[in-house]
Parts: sequence; C-alpha cells; structure tokens
Amino acid sequence: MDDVTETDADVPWALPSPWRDARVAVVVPTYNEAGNIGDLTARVLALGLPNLRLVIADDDSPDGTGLLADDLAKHANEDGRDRMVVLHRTVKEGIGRAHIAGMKEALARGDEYVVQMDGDLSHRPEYIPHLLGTILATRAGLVIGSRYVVGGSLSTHWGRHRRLLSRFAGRYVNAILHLSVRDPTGGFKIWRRDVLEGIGLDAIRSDGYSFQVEMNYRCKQLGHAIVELPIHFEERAAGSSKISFAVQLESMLTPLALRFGRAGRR
Ligand SMILES: Nc1nc2c(ncn2[C@@H]2O[C@H](COP(=O)(O)OP(=O)(O)OP(=O)(O)O)[C@@H](O)[C@H]2O)c(=O)[nH]1
Ligand SMILES: [Mg+2]
Repeated sequence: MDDVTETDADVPWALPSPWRDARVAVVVPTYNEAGNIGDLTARVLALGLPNLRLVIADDDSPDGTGLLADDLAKHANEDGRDRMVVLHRTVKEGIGRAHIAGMKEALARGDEYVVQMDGDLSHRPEYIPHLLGTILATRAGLVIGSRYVVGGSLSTHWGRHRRLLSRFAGRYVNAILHLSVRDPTGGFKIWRRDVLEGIGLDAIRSDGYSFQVEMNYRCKQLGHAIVELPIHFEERAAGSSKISFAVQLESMLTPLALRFGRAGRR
C-alpha cells in the first residue's frame, strides 16, 4: 500500500444477493511475485463472493511464486471446492499468453465473468465487487478499472516521466484504433463470458502488454459496450517490473497491425 492509508477502501464492498453469487474467476499472471502472492490471495478470497475462483497463471517463476501458490491453493481448497487453481506454465511467454491460459481455464470451468488483474497489488483486489456490480448493472461486454476517468488516480510514486509515457501510450492507441477508452492500456478488467467466447482467445496475437489493447479492439469490433470504472492505481507492493524492450516494441506496433494489417480485419 503506498499513498493511501488503511481506510474504508480496504474493506470489501458487499454486493447484494443474487449478484454476489455470480460465478467469477479472477485471473492473475505471475512472474516472480513471491512477495505479493500471499497478501493478494488472502485479500481476493476475503471478498465475500462465494462463487469466486482465483486462477494463478505462473510461468515457472525462479523465486518460487508457483510453489507458494500451490501451498495457498491447498489451504484455500481444503473444503473440497476449487476456490484457487494454479497453472504451471513451463516457459515465460509474456503476460498476454498467461492471461489467455488463465481465461481458458476459467471458461472451461464454467465461470460466467472473468477478471484480469496484475499480481503485484497495483490493482487493489477490493475493487473486484465494484467491477462485478458494474458489469451486471450495465451489461457492458467489458468494464475497465480506469486510472484516467473522473475519480481515477495514479500512485504518487509515479514520476513525471512514467505519467507522461502512460498518457502518451493511451493517446497513441486511441489515435490509431479509435477506441474512445480513456485507459486503453489498463490491465484491471472484467469480461462477460460470452464476449470472450465471441472474441476467440486462440486468435489473439499479442504476447505481452499489447494484449490489453488487442482485447479492447476485438471487443469493440464485435459491437460490445466498454465501460470505465475509476480506480486508484498503486505502485507494486514488492518485487520489480517485468517490462522489457521487446514488450514495449510490441505495444507500439500492435495498434498499427490491428488497424492496417490483415490480422486486424476479421
Ligand atoms: N505468467 C507471467 N506473468 C507475467 C509475465 N510478465 C509479467 N507478468 C505478470 O504480469 C503482471 C504485471 O506485470 P508488471 O511487471 O507489474 O508490469 P506493469 O504492472 O505493467 O509494470 P509496473 O508498473 O512497472 O509494475 C504481474 O503480475 C507480473 O508478475 C510473464 O511473462 N508471464
Ligand atoms: Mg505492475
């Protein structure tokens, strides 16, 4: 937790029944998140959503995140329910690939809504009931936890350079793809199952962070509404960023490929 003190924001917002009974999967890709996985799991499983399932997609993290997750899952599933699933992938293939694996797992298990969330606690788990409530109320295809709508905010630990870069990335994406989304690169989202099925996860090309943009574009192409819900984005709690040059390059090229390349048309 960075610039926000322990306040009501940390107390999960209770959704009324029958909304809280929705079958929702929370997919979290992890690579070296050993310092965060315990807290993240505890907070997600404490949300008071009885049919929530946590799906961790770990790419054989050298710091043992996968093994830690296995222990946490053993404990979480003690009563015989599959509340927590850990996917062990053998190769580090990027956040996009890990998300696709986690989403496919959720769909195969019959979950109706799929949340995507980072594993570094930048995305506060206590927003999940808000995301779920918003998608249920609006019937949007996708709800994005947004840093750039009124009420949204960024960690004060973000310096000027990082803020500008993030803003530029959003503007660049919108200039090319006309998404009309204030935070098109954000990674805290909830999807309706039928929208993911309509998109067809096997057709997604992005390996890294451009996955977020490609998925938004596909959603819009299919004519589904996208709604943004304000969130406060925190600095990662522990560990370090995994963004490489290759991933940044992919993020620059993907909007162009979607708009002008053959792959963009469906
Ligand atoms: N499974 C898997 N997870 C990944 C991979 N790359 C990143 N992640 C996870 O994706 C999430 C987001 O990654 P971060 O490194 O925090 O990237 P970011 O949030 O865009 O950047 P920062 O703001 O610098 O933290 C984290 O949970 C990472 O552990 C990958 O190749 N495989
Ligand atoms: Mg992060």
